[in-house]
Amino acid sequence: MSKQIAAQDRKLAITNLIVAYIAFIIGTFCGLLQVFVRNNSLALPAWLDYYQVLTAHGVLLALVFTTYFIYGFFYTGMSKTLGTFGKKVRAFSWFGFYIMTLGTLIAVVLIISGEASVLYTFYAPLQANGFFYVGLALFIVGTWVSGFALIGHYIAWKKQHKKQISPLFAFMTIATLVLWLIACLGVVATVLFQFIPWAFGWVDTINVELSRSLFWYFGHPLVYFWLLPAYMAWYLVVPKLLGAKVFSDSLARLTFLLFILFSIPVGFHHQLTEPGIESFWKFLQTVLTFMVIVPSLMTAFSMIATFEISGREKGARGVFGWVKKLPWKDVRFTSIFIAMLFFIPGGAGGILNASFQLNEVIHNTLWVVGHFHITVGAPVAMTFYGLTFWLIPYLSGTKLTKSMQRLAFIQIFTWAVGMFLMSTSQHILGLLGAPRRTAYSDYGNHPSTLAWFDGILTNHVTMAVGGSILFLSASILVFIVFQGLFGTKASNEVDYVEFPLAESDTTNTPRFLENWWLWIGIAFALILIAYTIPIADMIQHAPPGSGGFKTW
Ligand code: HAS
Repeated sequence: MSKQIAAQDRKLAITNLIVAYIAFIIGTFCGLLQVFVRNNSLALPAWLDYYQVLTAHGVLLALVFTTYFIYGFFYTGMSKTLGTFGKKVRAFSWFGFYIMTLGTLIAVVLIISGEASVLYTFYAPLQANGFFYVGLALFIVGTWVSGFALIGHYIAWKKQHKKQISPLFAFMTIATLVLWLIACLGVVATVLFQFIPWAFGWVDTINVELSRSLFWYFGHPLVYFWLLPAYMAWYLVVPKLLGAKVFSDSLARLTFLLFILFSIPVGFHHQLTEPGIESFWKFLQTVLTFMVIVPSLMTAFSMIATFEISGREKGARGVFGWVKKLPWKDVRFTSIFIAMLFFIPGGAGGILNASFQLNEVIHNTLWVVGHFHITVGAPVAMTFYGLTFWLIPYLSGTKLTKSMQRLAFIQIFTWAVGMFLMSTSQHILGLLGAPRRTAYSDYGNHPSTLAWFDGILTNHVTMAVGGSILFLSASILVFIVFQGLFGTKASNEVDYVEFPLAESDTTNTPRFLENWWLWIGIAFALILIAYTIPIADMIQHAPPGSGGFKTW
């Protein structure tokens, strides 16, 4: 048991992971229904609406699964690297968990009762029941309380270790939380001051452009809130599995800081086609979007360098000899490696999306759905699976048996195949003009739409086949999680699963990298430059505003 963190911290982490996987299996089942509806091979019963299912899918997977998983991972790593939580930290973490869960339950009940089919982006003027927004607000507040608990734990460690640079895991956790806290300001502002008064009827109209802009102020950094914990695994877990050290401690820290700076003042790249925002501000935010690509390229460089160095240390020769020396039989690694491969086209697609003219072609088409499935649905999700395979046994003290590992291989390969089929057809369908966020329609058999239901690799059938394989894979994963929770207990030191955490040499790490106020200050300066004038403009020259619409 010596390798494990304190039992109470384990309980906290594992509870978060369990909620994550409950949301995961329901959310993936909703995805399965969607691909069949879009393919016209399934008609939902009258009491269940396509947009209701789509809302549940987005909320449960993109918001609930990711967030609970991330917190479960953070709790484990922070307890491991900074020591057992104090009473206050633990109490606040649980308090945050309860608020998040209350918010989630309220939102889910309203989705199920058909009162909130507004999709996970809840764009106005679609209007849900006011309590749906209250649920969302509580969810965010819960993440803040839990986040502050972790920040408190970090501050306590810093006080006891004056002038020492923090362990890399803790630094990355704090950077991700800083990003999250700043990002949430936008969504909290729109939910509290626009959506709630409007949905409860205290005001008649909503400023649609303002609400969307505040949403995307939050919505883009949200994707890095998902990505950064995956990057933590890439920087810290992968080298350990290779038997190597972190390639460069300073580079890893700088990468995370660049995300704090550049991930927020870029939300307009989701609104390039919208009127009401002057093109100069769209241009400025597009330039900043290209800046936020840099830390991902630094990560790619760092990973390939780690692979090559460790391979050569094991005797690899030739330009690509190191590839053979990678630990392919270790599912914890292979899962993450496939995740990285998916991020090559996923990231390249993001660069295309951010290019103004190309965005005109793909905006609001299935291409975007393809893009986010090969960013969050594969690179992030498959990294989380790679973590799950050891994290659950590590926390629950069970064995990671050979049969579980075999099953894990089947799971990651089926996920990769399903995702490849589904996302490829989504990208191609998007280029052929098929819209996103729509149920099945034959579009009056208009010639330009016939191709969407024709062909081999490019149509809705392929999308449905891919989606079905994904659901099969998700079920296998949940079975593995179940085995990890309730399987055979480890009884000796060899059987205990370890938290694989690579060493990071901080000898040459500049101390200013941990000067949080400096980075937060620069981040706010960039945000003010990118957002003050356009937001002021939206308020000052506000259009009459819109009443609420319930289109479902
Ligand atoms: Fe995105 C829309 C631009 C990254 C998620 N994105 C979305 C939506 C989601 C999403 C959910 O500019 C839809 C939102 C909605 O519902 O409307 N995205 C970008 C850009 C990046 C990017 C520039 N997106 C992500 C990530 C996401 C994500 C990450 C989730 C986790 N995205 C956009 C734009 C839109 C958009 C527009 C709006 C489109 C529209 O019109 O609606 C960049 O961050 C990407 C940079 C990444 C790279 C890749 C680096 C590669 C790495 C792998 C290395 C591989 C290794 C293995 C080491 C440049 C790090 C090598 C091994 C060997 C053997 C070689």
